[in-house]
Amino acid sequence: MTKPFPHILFAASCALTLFAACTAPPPAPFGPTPTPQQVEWQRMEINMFCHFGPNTFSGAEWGSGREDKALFAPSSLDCRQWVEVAAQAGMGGIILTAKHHDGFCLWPSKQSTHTVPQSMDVLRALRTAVDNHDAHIKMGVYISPWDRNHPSYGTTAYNDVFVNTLKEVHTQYGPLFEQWFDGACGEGSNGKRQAYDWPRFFSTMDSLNASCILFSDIGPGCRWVGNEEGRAGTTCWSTLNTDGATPSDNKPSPAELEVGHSPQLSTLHLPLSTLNWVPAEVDVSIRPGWFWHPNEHPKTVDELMEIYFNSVGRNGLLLLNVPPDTAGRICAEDSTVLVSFRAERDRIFARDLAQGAKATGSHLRGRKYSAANVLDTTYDTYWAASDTNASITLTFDSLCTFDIIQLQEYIPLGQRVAGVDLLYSTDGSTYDHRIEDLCSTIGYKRLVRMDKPIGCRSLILTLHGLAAPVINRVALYKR
Ligand code: FUL
Repeated sequence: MTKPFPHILFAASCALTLFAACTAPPPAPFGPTPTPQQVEWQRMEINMFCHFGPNTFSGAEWGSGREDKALFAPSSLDCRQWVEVAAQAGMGGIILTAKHHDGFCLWPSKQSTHTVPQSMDVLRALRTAVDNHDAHIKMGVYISPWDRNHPSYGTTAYNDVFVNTLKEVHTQYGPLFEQWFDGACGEGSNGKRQAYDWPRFFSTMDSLNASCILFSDIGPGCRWVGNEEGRAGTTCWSTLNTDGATPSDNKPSPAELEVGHSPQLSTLHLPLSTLNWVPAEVDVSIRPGWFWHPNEHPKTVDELMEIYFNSVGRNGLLLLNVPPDTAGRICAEDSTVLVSFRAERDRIFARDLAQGAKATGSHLRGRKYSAANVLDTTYDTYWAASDTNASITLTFDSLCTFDIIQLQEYIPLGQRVAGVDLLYSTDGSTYDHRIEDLCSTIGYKRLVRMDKPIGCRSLILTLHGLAAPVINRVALYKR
């Protein structure tokens, strides 16, 4: 048999290697993964919550349900202005309290007598306003399960009323991107007890609008973050064990909701299949109360920035409540601070100092997954490591000075990273500085603020994964 020439063998092996590098399959997903709607939801990053209703006029936070309907009388309702403020503040959606605990419906519902008149349909006004605005702001609703007005509350008949309410709102005012099921109930020990039919509520939603994100304390679309102060845990998993829990019973504690449940099987002593993808939604009000009250004032830009870093910067979605006033408008004091909040984010994140750096990874799964992908802004390109412990090196042409590191995992393949260390070199040759535990989890987005600016010629991010890390963004900023 004639032997092929060595150079033919060499060329063939190079071609094979190149072929493998170009065609390597994507990494397998790890643990629970988000639906495409959950990914789209998380990428909205900041949404506006609007608490509006009789409480706006009475000064209450929890109305009794016995208020005179005529109390709700906005003098110049302007939902277009709400949408404009949301757009200017860089928000992607607005969630309105269609029905708060007082049971008052902001649309002329057939399921209740405690509603606005036909002529004052706030849901219709908001629907029209979002549809007519070119910023494509999405609309969502909060419909409180706890109802202090409805005569059937506390009986099984109320479950029918609630299902019909969902049907009415989602068929007449959709498409709605998020449905809020608030977990609060202040009935007290002698109060009415409602056995909510959660499976029926959720299956109704699935048939009405399967892509709607369902919020409750435990999801299934997204979860309460466990506090109303505007912070996710410094460790924040989007995965949660909801086995045997309902939004009303046997649910994880607020402290657990802040952190989520790690998909690290050895700590859970559970099969991975008991976990679900239920990312954290961080709801917090711009004012002390959820409803507008004349003697209260909004938070400062600095306070809002702190909330931003502690929510969006910790793998959460920020749902910032901006309550309309008695005119039915967002007051100037609030819109001014929101515009400054947007300007401050734009200022800080205007220039990614990692652009122009050279990125190399400890592994090359294939050319399609090269480390350079962490520097581009295309969401679906990423660097995929092939080992659970992996590192990315960034090398700069000149001294790079930053004080914020942004990291993002490609969450369609799951949340994988459980720890990150940072090494950097000021002279470009020796890695003489080390920050251990730069952060624990990453998830959709992690923003780590440094105590003081770091000047370096190169840096190494060491990632400790539960599965081989998949990173789609590394960026550096200077405040
Ligand atoms: C809580 C409610 O009791 C508050 O009134 C507010 O709606 C907040 C967002 O959720 O559970």
